[in-house]
Amino acid sequence: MRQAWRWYGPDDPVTLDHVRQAGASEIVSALHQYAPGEVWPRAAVAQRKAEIENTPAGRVPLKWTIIESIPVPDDIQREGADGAAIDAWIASMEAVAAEGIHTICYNVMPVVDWTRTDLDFPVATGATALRFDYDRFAAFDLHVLKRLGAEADYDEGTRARARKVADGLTQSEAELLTKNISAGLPGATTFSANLDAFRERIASYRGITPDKMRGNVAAFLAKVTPVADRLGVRLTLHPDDPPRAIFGLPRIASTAADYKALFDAVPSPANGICFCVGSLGSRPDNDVVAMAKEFASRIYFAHLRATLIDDNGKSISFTESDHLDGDVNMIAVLRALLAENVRREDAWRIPFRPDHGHRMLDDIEKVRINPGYTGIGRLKGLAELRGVIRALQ
Ligand code: CS2
Ligand code: MN
Repeated sequence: MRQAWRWYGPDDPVTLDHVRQAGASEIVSALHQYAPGEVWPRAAVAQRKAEIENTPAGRVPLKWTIIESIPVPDDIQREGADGAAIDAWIASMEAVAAEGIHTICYNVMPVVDWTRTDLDFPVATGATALRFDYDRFAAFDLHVLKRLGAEADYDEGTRARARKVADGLTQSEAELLTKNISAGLPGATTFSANLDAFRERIASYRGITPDKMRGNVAAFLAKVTPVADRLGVRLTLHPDDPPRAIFGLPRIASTAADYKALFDAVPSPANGICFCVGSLGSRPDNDVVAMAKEFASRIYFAHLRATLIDDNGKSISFTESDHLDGDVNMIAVLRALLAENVRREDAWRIPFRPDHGHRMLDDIEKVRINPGYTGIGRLKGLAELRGVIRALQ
């Protein structure tokens, strides 16, 4: 399998030499400087490409092969595929295709993108991990954000535990929780500057049911996939993370049924999935190995990481684990992906990246890291995954 690595650009504390040392040879990147709805100029794409691909003498060459992500603006998710937003999205796709990049990841998680409550949760090794704690999440929703109608989304037990969490939060803990949840994590394509802006954006989705949004996203795909086909581009929809509705917002990429509905609505081969094992696997009723087999032919990009769900899988809370030691059988997932790989021509073999890693060793002391995207934790994950792949092959 093709080994890739997410790189945030020249300011990323993990350098391209670090990527080389980790053993990846393809780069996943995006032009994060452009807001959702803004067109990516081809020259800016070319510049990033040069930063990645102008290889210093004697160094292993790296190739930028995957975009993660071109953001899908609110207008498209809320109202559908008419208007300037869709033209802009297509123009950005054309710019990256013109520079020779043919795999594009995107997501449709309104307002919050991926969400965690804890970015430095201590695990038993002394490293720290990302965690989604449902009680802390509910405490934020009910008692910090005070979202209208939030009470109805939680059962009595959760509300009681959330109350207790909220009562125990110091001012600075509440601020940190707020920042973790609403300010956007690395790579997020959406964020809110403050709680009022956050409330407003949530409110702007009032009345947008999952079915309505599914229709909007299908309309979006119906418009973009013919262009993608023509350009030889494959689109990969990243799953919701966590894979369930939060803040009462519609989420439509959480389960096998969700993906099947979108593939049925828009059968174009350009309509694909970014197979994020960590996201899909944090929901106990997702059979991730079965999904890898069912959707194999539409997997054009994989994110390999693992999670452990609390209470032996009977909770909504989870912590990110070592790559081979989560709830999902990663070996079986890899076996399914490798079986698909041999059916493909070289150029379309599935690329994967070690999605996140623990903050460990020298990264613990570092001031500047991107939560989840530490150099050492991902290097360890990639090494373990590479070992499994080599052995299976
Ligand atoms: C997250 C996100 O699971 C993940 O990969 O780290 O960065 C996610 O990739 C994006 O939000 C979706 O493209
Ligand atoms: Mn992912």
